[in-house]
Amino acid sequence: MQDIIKAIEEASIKIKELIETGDTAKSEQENSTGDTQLKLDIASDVIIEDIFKTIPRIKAIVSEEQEEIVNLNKDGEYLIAYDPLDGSSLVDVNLSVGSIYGIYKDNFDAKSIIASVYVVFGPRVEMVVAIDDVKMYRLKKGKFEFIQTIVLNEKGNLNAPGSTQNCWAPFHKELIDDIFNDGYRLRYSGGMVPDLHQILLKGGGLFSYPGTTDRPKGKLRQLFEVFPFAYTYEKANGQAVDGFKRALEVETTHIHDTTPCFFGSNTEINRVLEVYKKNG
Ligand code: AHM
Ligand code: MG
Repeated sequence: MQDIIKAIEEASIKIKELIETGDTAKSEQENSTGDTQLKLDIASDVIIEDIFKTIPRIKAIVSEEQEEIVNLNKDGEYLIAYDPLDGSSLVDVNLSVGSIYGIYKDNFDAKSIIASVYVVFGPRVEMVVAIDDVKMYRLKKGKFEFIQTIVLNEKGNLNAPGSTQNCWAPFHKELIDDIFNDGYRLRYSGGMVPDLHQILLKGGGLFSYPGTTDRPKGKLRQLFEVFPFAYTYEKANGQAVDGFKRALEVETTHIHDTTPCFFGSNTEINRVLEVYKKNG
C-alpha cells in the first residue's frame, strides 16, 4: 500500500502545480455522467494514470473522467477508483478542490474497499489516508508530513446540505430546517472534499447529498466519491449512510452509479436514519 500512497503524493504535487498554472477552460468532452470536462479534469486524470501505470501492484484503475476500467497488471493486487479533481469548476473562483481515491480488492464495489485517500488543494495541500485509522499529512517544502490522527466527536455543529433545494422531499427540507433550528451553522462550499474535510477536522456535523426530484439517485458517484469518504468517516468513528443503510452496503451495478448519501458524526446520522425510516 505504501507504494500507492507515494504515487498519490507524487501525483498531488503535480496537480497542485497544474491548479496554480493550468487553463481552467472547458474542454470539448463530456464524462460518462454527462458533465462537461474541464481541461484541468483531463490533465489531472493523465497525471494520475501515468503514475499508477508504473506500479506493478495495481491490477486496474477506473477514473470518474473515463468511460471504462483500465487494466494494468494481471497479477496486481489492488483496484483503484479515483476522481482526479473533484469540484474542478471551483478553481475558477479560487475555492478549494480535491482528489479522491478508493482502493479496492477483487471488485469495484462497497464491500471490497480496503483503504481510502483524499487530497485537499486549498491554501495548503493536505492528504488524508484511511486504512485502520485516519491520518492527516500536510505538504511542506515538497514533502508530506504527518500532522494528526482524525477522530470525530459524537456530535458536531456544522451542516452542509447539498443539491437543488427546490427538488428536496418535504421531509428532507424539514430535517435540514430542524437541524439549523437546533443551532447548527451552514458550511457548504460546493466541493465535497473541503466540505467533508472541514466536518472531520472541526469535530463533526452533517454533509448530505440526498436523492431529489431532479436526481432521485443523487449526484455523487459511488466508487469515486461516496465509498471512499464512507470508509474514511467510519474509520474516524463517524458514519455514512444512504438514508436507510450504511453507504458501504449499497450495491453497485455500474462503475458510474450514483447514490444519495449522508456523512457525519453519530448523532446527526442517527437523526437522518430516524427521519428517513419514518418517511422513506
Ligand atoms: P464533480 O465531480 O463534477 O466536481 O461534482 C461533485 C461535486 C461535489 O464536490 C459537491 O459536493 C457537489 O458536486 C456539489 O453539487 P451541487 O452544486 O449540486 O450542490
Ligand atoms: Mg467528483
